[in-house]
Amino acid sequence: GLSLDKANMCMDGKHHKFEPGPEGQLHNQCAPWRENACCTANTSEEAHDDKSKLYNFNWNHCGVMTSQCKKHFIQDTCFFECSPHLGPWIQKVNESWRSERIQHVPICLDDCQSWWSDCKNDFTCKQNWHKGWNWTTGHNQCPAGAACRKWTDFFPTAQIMCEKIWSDSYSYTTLSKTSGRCMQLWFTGLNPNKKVAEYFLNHAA
Ligand code: FOL
Repeated sequence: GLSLDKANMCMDGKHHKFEPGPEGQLHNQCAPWRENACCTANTSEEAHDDKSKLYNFNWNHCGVMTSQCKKHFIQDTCFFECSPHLGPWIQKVNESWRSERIQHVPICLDDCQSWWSDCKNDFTCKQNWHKGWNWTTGHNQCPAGAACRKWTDFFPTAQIMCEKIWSDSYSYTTLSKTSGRCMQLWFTGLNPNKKVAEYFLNHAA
């Protein structure tokens, strides 16, 4: 984004606003970001749709994803699209669909563990969900040779899932939400992640 305030900025992604700011209404699980967001209301609605227009991404690539699992992917999408406090972890990239990404965002233990335990009985065919799909139908399908298997065959631990699924967007931590040193996907009220971003900016190596 245009702002130089790394604690309050938007990455140059596929759908992000140039600058964070208030949105009157954000849809359902994205509502906690409405006071200051990098997503538009339309993006927040799309975040809740199967095969949404955001990335044409199909959660149901190995049978229907359970709703208990899918809610975490919706929350991850809200966090990814709406967060104005990811500045310390934004990197430039040369990719077809974005020029900046997040890397090594320290995710709070509880958010990573609950995501994994709510998905661990689902099925998938890949560990890295960013690359290597078959897109010939317009949405991602398992590529030739990648059979659907138990979630835990690809993601034996919460750490492996949180780190590998979006190619190291997240770093696993053992930190609690009260630590002030990890980022929360799930919160209510004031966004707790601003203070975490400020901490990392002031304590950067
Ligand atoms: N959530 C988080 N936390 N971090 C992310 O980086 C993230 N990214 C997405 C969604 N949620 C996220 C976007 N997901 C493709 C696949 C997934 C995707 C965006 C794009 C895709 O088109 N993959 C192609 C390769 C594209 C290319 O690199 O040129 C593929 O080969 O499957």
